[in-house]
Amino acid sequence: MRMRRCEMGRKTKETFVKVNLNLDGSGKVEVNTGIKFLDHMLASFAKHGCLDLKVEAAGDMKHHVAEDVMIVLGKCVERALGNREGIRRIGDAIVPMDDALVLLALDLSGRGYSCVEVKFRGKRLEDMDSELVEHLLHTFAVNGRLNLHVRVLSGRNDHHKAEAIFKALGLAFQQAVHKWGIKGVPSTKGVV
Ligand SMILES: [Mn+2]
Repeated sequence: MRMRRCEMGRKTKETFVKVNLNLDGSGKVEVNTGIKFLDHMLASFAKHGCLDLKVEAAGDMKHHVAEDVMIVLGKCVERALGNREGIRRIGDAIVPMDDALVLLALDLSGRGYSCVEVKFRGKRLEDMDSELVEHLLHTFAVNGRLNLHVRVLSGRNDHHKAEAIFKALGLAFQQAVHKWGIKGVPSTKGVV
């Protein structure tokens, strides 16, 4: 079987990013982006998605570092999946975290589109702007060519809302990349 892995780097005048992703991993995580809250979110995503994920990133502007990490992570998903043959393709999760309850669905459809509905009370999540959450999920969806829907059904605590989203992303993603009995590419068009 083809190894569903990808290692990819990106260097611009502003940032440096290196991502190593294994879709058939066991939750081995090592994330250092220089943004503690993003590290925490990506670790939650990979751990609950049973992925091996290594991320190194650096740069002066945190917004650009975070953006570029999600660009490279999305592109790694795209490359690791190959022609998307044999996968379940669609995944979903409903994840609670204390007061927060999140519903998330995704389709590895080949079309990058996101619809993320989340409102945070505060402007910051530790060392990251809370408005970045929606933007980062969108960046991941576009670069990974997947359709992503997120609804925060309830919740008061911002940290819990964000963390439940990334846990749900991991769970739904693992479901979607799962190989099962289906022959060929999971589309009536024969291509995704
Ligand atoms: Mn936490």
